Amino acid sequence: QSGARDTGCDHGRLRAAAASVLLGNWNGTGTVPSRSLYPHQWSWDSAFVAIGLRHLSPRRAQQELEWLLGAQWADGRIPHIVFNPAVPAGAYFPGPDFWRSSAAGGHRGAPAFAETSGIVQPPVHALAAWLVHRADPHESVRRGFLPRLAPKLDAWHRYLAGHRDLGGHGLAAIIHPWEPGLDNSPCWDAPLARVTPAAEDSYRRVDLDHSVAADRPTDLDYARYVRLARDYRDSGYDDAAPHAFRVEDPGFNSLLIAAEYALADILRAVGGDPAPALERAERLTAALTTRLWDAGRGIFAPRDLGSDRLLPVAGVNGLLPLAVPGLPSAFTDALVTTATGERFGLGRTHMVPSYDLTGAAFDANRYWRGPSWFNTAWLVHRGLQAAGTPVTRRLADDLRAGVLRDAWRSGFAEYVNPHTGAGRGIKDFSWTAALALDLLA
Ligand code: 9WN
Repeated sequence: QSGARDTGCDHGRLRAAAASVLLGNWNGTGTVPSRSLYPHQWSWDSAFVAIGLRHLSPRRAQQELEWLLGAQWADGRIPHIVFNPAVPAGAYFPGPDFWRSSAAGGHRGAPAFAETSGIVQPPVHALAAWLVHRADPHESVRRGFLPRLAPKLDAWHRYLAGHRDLGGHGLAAIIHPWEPGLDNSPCWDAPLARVTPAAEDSYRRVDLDHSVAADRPTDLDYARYVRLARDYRDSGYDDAAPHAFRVEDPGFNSLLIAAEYALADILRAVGGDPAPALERAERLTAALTTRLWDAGRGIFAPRDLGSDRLLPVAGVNGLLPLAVPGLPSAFTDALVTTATGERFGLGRTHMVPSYDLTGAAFDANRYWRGPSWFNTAWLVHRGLQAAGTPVTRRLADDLRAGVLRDAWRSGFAEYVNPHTGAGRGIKDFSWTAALALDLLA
């Protein structure tokens, strides 16, 4: 019954159940987020999965990242989905026939041997690669894991620093609400409202075959997602083309900063020069704190590049700078106050709500509009631990216990209601199992 007192579950059983979810979702080359709803390989999912898998099989964790990075485009982007050709077309929308990545010789150097999407997701990969390496340095060195990954990770970060600096102030911009991974967060409502929706009879929402409509984005949001993706595809995935949606997100950029520090560790380990990655990390941190800090709310906020204004919202993405190494303590202290205050109720709610509990748009069950997710809780936990004060350590310990409890009780749900802890979305979700395993280690 180890651990039963603080988490209400047997840690041995939890570990075995989490391992079984990951084994069940492994398809031979990588891990699907879910057999039913997401039957391909997703970018940031695979990074979180590798962080958990390293405790079961460091080699498999390496392969997870290698397969994903194998589908990198020549311009450096890591696509948000790598499609499995063995899965029937139509099992997920938008599928390979929508993105058409390899068409006409491959847009911007998209690979010819794999079909992928053309947008990206948060760059957690270097952090995952470094943690995977450290789990078994001997196996990593034997397989040449870091020397093979380092140039790919470097190209990925350069793509984001170069092609994606759409505001010209040193931050990476997202051009689609799927890119920050927080699809229908109220954070995107205002910029998304300017997007003309695609005709609803021009596609079919396969996601609703596997989930409850009230837990998922609305049809109107979906029509706008489709429109944005279609326009980007039709531009040949040209980042310099006009974008109806352009936002600097604090979550995405914080994870990029954490990844730059991890890349510096990786470069040092392979005898390379860490200086460029460290310089980028410092420049990004300066831009994050000057451009995205909302002093009135005590949280980082997304900047809409359409209006060049901070959006008046408080989402969990605004707390993710907690995971930025070396963030000045004035910001960390203010973020801890906000996290434990009425907007997020840390310590009094289940994990960390994805959106402001007091916000007019808050919805306890609908996807990223309120429910608590396991990956953002893991990131907040990591930041609280790194902050290293008695208060943040206690908050981190409580959050860890909450993540393990909610993972167990919900059957490794995709997300949970922050008030009740009831599982929402699908069960046996890969990153939920992987990150529970990591917190158990
Ligand atoms: C679109 C796979 C992905 C996650 C995202 C999550 C959800 C996809 C969808 O599922 O997005 O990419 O179809 O809703 O929002 O964070 O990576 O698990």
